[in-house]
This record gives sequence, structure tokens and C-alpha cells, in this order.
Amino acid sequence: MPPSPPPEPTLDALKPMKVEGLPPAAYYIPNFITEEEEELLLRKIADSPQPKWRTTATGRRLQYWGGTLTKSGVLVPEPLPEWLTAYPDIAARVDRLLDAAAGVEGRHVLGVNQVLVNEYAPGQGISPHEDGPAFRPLVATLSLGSSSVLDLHHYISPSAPSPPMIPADGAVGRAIAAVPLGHVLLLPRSLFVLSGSAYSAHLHGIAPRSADWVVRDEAAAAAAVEGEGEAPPVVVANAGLLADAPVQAAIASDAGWRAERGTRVSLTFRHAEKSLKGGAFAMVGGRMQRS
Ligand SMILES: O=C(O)CCC(=O)C(=O)O
Repeated sequence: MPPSPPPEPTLDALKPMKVEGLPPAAYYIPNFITEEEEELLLRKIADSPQPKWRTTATGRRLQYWGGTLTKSGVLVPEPLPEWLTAYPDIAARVDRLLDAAAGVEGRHVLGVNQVLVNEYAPGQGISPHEDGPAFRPLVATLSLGSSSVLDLHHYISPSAPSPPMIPADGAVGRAIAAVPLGHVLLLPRSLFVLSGSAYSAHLHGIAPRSADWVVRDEAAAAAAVEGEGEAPPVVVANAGLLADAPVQAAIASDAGWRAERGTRVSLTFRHAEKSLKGGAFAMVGGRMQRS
């Protein structure tokens, strides 16, 4: 049996890419893939057979690669496709990056066994949620095609003096602060890593907007005047990590950086803790063996 990974890896080598001002720990890695790789991945995802696509109640489309979870949170595994494992070998690259960052080469701190693809048309988002305990508390999300802003939210006690809150789906007695704790600008080809309490005690979501407006600080946000129907500006915690001089210069300017959202596709690399040995065949044969 392979040794089990440490529960909370310290991603020391990623420290320069740590997003400060958010709960520990989130990391932003710009330009994780090339433009050619981005194009290829977008094409492979778009060309996936129709049955691979699912549609959420809000109309967002998604795909699962590597298998799906049973109701009790066990992965019924399927092989990942070659366009994630061979060329480009993104899944292995994510594992190598995180292993090297944790100083445990070859002993997977993540061990990608499922990749969730989300496709957001402009105006679509994803409500604040946790990925939950079925997955290892370390996930990495690759952004393709368009930028977006991801928000980190926290739970609030129902007995706290009434700040604006969002009732949580299915989480009885848990309310979510409507005002996010922080924002992260996700540029195309970047990798965003969530671990520790940022993963397991907080929620992440994307506001359903068709454009983003990022300003340099809270004073600029307070002074900003929104146009008719325009979303309010946000301050992002990773402005110094974007490795994109024009975007950073625009954020630092008095007007801030505004961008229409195009269609964005994200790939979330994660590890389901329980996996059915033998995959779908074991289900058909009625043998529920878990690893
Ligand atoms: O698209 C993203 O960046 C986030 C995706 C996500 O939160 C999820 O699928 O659970």
C-alpha cells in the first residue's frame, strides 16, 4: 500500500505565490500552461461527446473526468483521458508542482483522480460552496478562455448581530456572510490552489456577472461610482501575483481594470478519498470494494 500523504501539506516552495490576506492557504500560479496548451484543452473539452456534458439548475455546463461520486461520496473511477495525462500532461504537472512544493517528490500530496470541468457563459457563476470532505483538502483550478473573479466566503453564526447573509443549501443552521472575505482575479492559464482552512472551513464562489471591475484598494472602491447596471468594483488579494504588467498597471490606475467576461472554462483537479476498486465493473458485479 502506498504511504498515506500528510493531512495538511505545507507548500513551502509555493510561498512566493501565496495569496496574502486570505485564510490559509491559497496560492496563485500565473501562466501555468502555454497558450497552445490552453487552445488544445479548450478544443478537447468542446469536442467531448454530448453525453459527457451535464447542466446545472442555473444552466452552467460541466463535465466529470476520472469518474463520478456515488451518493455516499465514493468515486467510481474511470481512466483520465490522454489530453489530461499524456499531451498535455496537465494532471501529472499539477501533482509534480504540489509534490515539489511540499518537498515530497513522487509521494502525491494531491494525487489527482478526478477533474471537474465547469463552463461559464458570461453572466454565469457558481454559488458559494465547499467541495466537501469526500475530497482531499487540497484542490487546484486551472482557468481557460477568460478571466473571472473568485470570492472567498465565511460562515457566520446565526446568533451574530445580523450581518447580511446567504442561507446555505443543505447546511442546516449555517449561514454564509453575503460580503466575501476576499476576492481573487483568475486570469486565463493560471492555476489557483486552495488548501487548509481556506478549503475546509470556508466557501468559494463566483458571482454571476458579465464583467469585472478591479481597483487598487478599498479607498478606490469606496470612491468609485458604478455606471447603470454595473457591478461594484472589488479589490483582489492577488494583484501582485498576476505576472501581467498591463492588467497590473490598469488595476493600479485611478480608473481600475475593467473586463467583460467571455466564456470561461475551469478544470478543478482533486482527489476523492474513497475510490471503488474495479470502477464501474465492481458496481455492476455488486462488489463494493473501497480503497
Ligand atoms: O471555476 C472555478 O474556478 C471554481 C470551480 C468550483 O468551485 C467547483 O467546481 O467546485
